[in-house]
Amino acid sequence: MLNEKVEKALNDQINEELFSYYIYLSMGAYFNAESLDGFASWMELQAQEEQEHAMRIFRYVNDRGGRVKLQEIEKPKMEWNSPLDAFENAFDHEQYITGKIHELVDLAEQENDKATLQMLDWFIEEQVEEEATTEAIVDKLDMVGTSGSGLLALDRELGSRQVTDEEE
Ligand code: OFO
Repeated sequence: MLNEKVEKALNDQINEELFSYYIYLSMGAYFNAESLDGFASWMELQAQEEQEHAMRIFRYVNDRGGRVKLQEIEKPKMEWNSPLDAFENAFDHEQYITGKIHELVDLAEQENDKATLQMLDWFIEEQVEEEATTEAIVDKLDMVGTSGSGLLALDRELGSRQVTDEEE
């Protein structure tokens, strides 16, 4: 059985992951409007990953006899100044989410909740990957600068992202 504090924090994290789904979907719509279809498709896959993150916690709360309480999802931003601006936002967001996961770990430690700690291990690792991936794209966009051909090459590269096991 989950204790109340941990249950509340996990419900809050479900909301954070669903907001992540929303913000990446919104970035996908932005890229689509900019005719950058590869960037748009990358963001749609990222959004799907976030939905799966929310569902991992959702299922875990249920498995532990807790109660999932869905909350209002904040309206995401709709416009960015450039692809670089959007990916800087994504990288900042992932660092924020990493902080949230680490806060959850601290709470689970305080409450001596070993099962939650073990469940969160997956998220700790996942956040390392999420930060590395978004940061690498920020770096590439920095290199591309104002080059249209560079941006189109990156659009092709990002468009080749495949659905991974985790996203299926
Ligand atoms: Fe759920 O990892 Fe990104 O936000």
